[in-house]
Amino acid sequence: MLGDTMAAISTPMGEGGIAVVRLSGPDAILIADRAFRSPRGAALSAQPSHTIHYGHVVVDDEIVDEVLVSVLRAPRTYTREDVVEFSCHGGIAAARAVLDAVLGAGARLAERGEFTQRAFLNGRISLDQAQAVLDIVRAQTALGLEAAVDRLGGRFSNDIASLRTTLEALLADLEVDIDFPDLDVNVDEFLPRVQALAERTAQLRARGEQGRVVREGLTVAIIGRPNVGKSTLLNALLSEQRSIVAPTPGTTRDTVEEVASIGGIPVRLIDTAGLRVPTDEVEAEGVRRAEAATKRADLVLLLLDRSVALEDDDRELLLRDWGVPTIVVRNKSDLRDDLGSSALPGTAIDTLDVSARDGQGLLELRERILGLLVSGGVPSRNTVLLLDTWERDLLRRLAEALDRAAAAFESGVTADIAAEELRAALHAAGELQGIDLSESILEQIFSRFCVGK
Ligand SMILES: Nc1nc2c(ncn2[C@@H]2O[C@H](COP(=O)(O)OP(=O)(O)OP(=O)(O)O)[C@@H](O)[C@H]2O)c(=O)[nH]1
Ligand SMILES: [Mg+2]
Repeated sequence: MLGDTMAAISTPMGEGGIAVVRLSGPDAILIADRAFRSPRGAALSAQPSHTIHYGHVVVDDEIVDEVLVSVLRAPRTYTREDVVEFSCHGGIAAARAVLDAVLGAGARLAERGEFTQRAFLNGRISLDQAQAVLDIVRAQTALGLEAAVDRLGGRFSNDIASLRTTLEALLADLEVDIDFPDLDVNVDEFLPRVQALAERTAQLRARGEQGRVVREGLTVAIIGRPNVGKSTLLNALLSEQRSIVAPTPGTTRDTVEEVASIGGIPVRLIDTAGLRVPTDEVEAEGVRRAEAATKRADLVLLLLDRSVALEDDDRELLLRDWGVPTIVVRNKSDLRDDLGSSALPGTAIDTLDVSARDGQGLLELRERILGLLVSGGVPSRNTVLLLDTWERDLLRRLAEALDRAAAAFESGVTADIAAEELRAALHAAGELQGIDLSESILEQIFSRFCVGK
């Protein structure tokens, strides 16, 4: 609710050099004064804006912590309200104690994302930018961060605004045509104009799809018989010795997971226990977990050791349907090829030779993974658009309305019908811009934030 003063710990929970307790609202400075004492007795309310002060947080004359306090007066603040930030000692206990002190002095505990929500409600940032803030906080790869920063710059808002202007002009012309049929507006122009808009929308949707993978990431399971080099491959893709590698078959007993950045996409790689008839209960559980890993993967890498002849057990794995796209990776390409180049059985959509140990073919493997799972090629800063589910949904509605308008023009039905569809498209575009957004969408957006942001 606007008008009251809220507070939260804005730094992550845990040990750190400092922690920040932030207050925002009309009484932020007044409340901070009640919990703060400076060595010379100066009140924060007497201080100019954008200044920092040393002192202590006190409760009932007891010192709670030693702090530096920033006094930031509206409107040049994150929320456009008065903001006070206490930098206290890091650690859960100190930050909690300072938070309790300001809550005791009259502040209310902030909800998730409420600081950013106020920045939006007070008109400092657009909804689009508010979401970009969240994406920046959550970015897992450099590309994810770049895309979020671009969004913060308002790139998507600008795209939508310009699309909406074009759409409005088109609708205006069409309405003139409907109201004044004698004016002889060039009707043939309408169809290509709608098609151009549909094309722009399709591009935004494709970029949104790439953004979805950049944000949500992908899961890849590495499976195969013991000793084929699964753990070596995991380590090579991560550039890190994450999983134990040894010449003895059956080294990996449990699944090992780590997120790698492949072409800017966070890819969760799962190394698994070698698949064979288990020799003990622990290995049996490992094999179960390996098979379960394939169930939650978007892609399976089925590894073979190229330096040994194909055996029945390999054949069985090759013939199994893993339920997701499968790439057969013939590992140990630095050794003699005893697997033979004859076609392998099974339904794998791709086969490729690599040496997990030497790195041969790994670049190619990364490209194939992306090619299979990400439509529209390798994502880049220019092609990625971070959108929320409701935004992708609105874009879809916009695209569908434009398609129906185009179909109306093509079939030559009355212009009224096309105008109706264009109005629906315009409405969707307006919602995308944050005009006429419903409460529930707002809540949905800000509940994704953490408390204190
Ligand atoms: N020459 C060669 N050796 C490799 C290659 N990849 C793995 N190895 C060796 O193969 C052996 C087994 O490697 P791991 O990565 O432990 O194999 P794994 O598939 O994880 O084995 P399990 O965990 O037992 O199922 C080790 O001695 C590795 O050094 C490769 O590309 N070339
Ligand atoms: Mg292993």
